[in-house]
Amino acid sequence: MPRDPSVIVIGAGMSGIGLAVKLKHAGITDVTVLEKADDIGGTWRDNTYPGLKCDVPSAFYQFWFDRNPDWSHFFSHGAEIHRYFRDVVDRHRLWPHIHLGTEVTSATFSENRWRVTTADGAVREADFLVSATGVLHRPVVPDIPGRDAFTGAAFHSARWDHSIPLAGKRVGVIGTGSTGMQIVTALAGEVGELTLFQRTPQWVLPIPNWRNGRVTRRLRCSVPGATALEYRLVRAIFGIFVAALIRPGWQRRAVSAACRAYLRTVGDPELRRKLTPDYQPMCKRLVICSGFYRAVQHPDVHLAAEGIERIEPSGVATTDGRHHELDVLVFATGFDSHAYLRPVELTGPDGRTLSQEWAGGARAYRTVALPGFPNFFMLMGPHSPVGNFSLIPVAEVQADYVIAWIQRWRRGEFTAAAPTAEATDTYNAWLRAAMPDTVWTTGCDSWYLGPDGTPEVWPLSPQRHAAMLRQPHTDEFTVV
Ligand code: N01
Repeated sequence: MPRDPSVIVIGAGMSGIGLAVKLKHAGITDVTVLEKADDIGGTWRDNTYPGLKCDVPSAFYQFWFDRNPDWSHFFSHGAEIHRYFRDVVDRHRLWPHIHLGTEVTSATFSENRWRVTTADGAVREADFLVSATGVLHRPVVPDIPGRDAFTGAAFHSARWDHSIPLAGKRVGVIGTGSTGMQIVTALAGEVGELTLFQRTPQWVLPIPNWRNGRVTRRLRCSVPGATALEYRLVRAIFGIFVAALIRPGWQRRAVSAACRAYLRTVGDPELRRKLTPDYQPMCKRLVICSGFYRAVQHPDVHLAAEGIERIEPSGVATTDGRHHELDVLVFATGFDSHAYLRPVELTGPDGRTLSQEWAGGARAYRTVALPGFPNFFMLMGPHSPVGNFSLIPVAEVQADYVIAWIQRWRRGEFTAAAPTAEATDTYNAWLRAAMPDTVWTTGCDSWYLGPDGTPEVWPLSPQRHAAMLRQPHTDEFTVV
């Protein structure tokens, strides 16, 4: 008689939803998803800024087990993606499993069970705990001098204040990552004046975002295997980016040439100079945005590339002595990519905490587990493949791996299992050895880098990652 495992999942974003569906499909029904916010959707709930799109094509940015024939665009808009995840939750009847407004604060493993405490003081128990807290969910508002002195409206891009009308306003955007460029592209010509504060120029690749017409959508519905074929095709094409990221070669040269050609469309040589990065394309996460250079050349858009000196009550002062008068200031300044599930504190059976384990930087066993923390798994944990590739298949691979362990537990093969410290050290040494070929080590600062300056991402292909997690390596685990 198989045992009936209980599983607590932290987070109802993309990866938590995907895992919960897969657990149900595997016949594991005692599943509780704890979500701190009042809705599901993670990134796609939090980000609602103008121009928000996914920079991975929709055909590939969706669950393999629930492909949507109705995507409106090649790169769909944020609200549509959020709706897709809500539809997945509806279709797979997950709502009874999801507890919204329930923030996990800590979890302790003792007597072979996790005891999970939430902010309201409640304690729940489960045989397995899985973190699905996402990669970029803690907004960073940098400590620029005078940050709180600004008297206009100011907010982070992931906390967009839709009550503030922008028409006719002087809007400042700090940050030139994917977010800042999408916002500028959307707002150019729509507001009174727009100033983009750039600390570091970024490489931009223009890929047109076409609308999927009625014929495409009908074909997807009526031709058997059409969505699967499209998914595989886009995945194969995005393999070019993967190859460019992980090793030098024609793919890297091709992406570089395309970015440089796009930069040449900026007519004013002085503006082009200011927009030219001094590092290789893709070293920072490549921005995929087809309208940015047109937007930045709009007569009402100004690029302030001199560096911010301080924020003042009526605007921003730059190091060239200029004062930029503003009504609204947007911080498109990114996220703490090293937080993972923190500040949730985990305590293992020997009293060791997650803070102690990660005091020198976040690391994991094969992206999914931690020595000293039995029956605990992570989706999108440290060193997961995240560069210009869909995160959804990665989360699906990790979910399948977690379920493989839970199935073993069900069959009574173990009660508690955690990777050994030796296996984790060996794996991390192997990862480090694979880093030098990657583009992230070619000399730039980015959110991919850990505190010691080495990339905290997967240095090989996502296929290698999937192969690594195809089945549990039981000899690398301490099993009770
Ligand atoms: O954040 P970022 P993002 N003074 O960290 C600047 C994903 N994403 O929100 O480069 C002045 O990339 C900082 O400057 P610098 C995607 O994975 C996906 O844009 O550090 N500037 C940089 O320009 C992306 O990579 C989609 O010198 C300061 C910017 O702020 C990730 O999210 C859409 C500063 C931060 O860029 C993060 O993108 C959007 C300071 N003190 C985003 N501090 C999709 O399509 C920071 N900056 C799925």
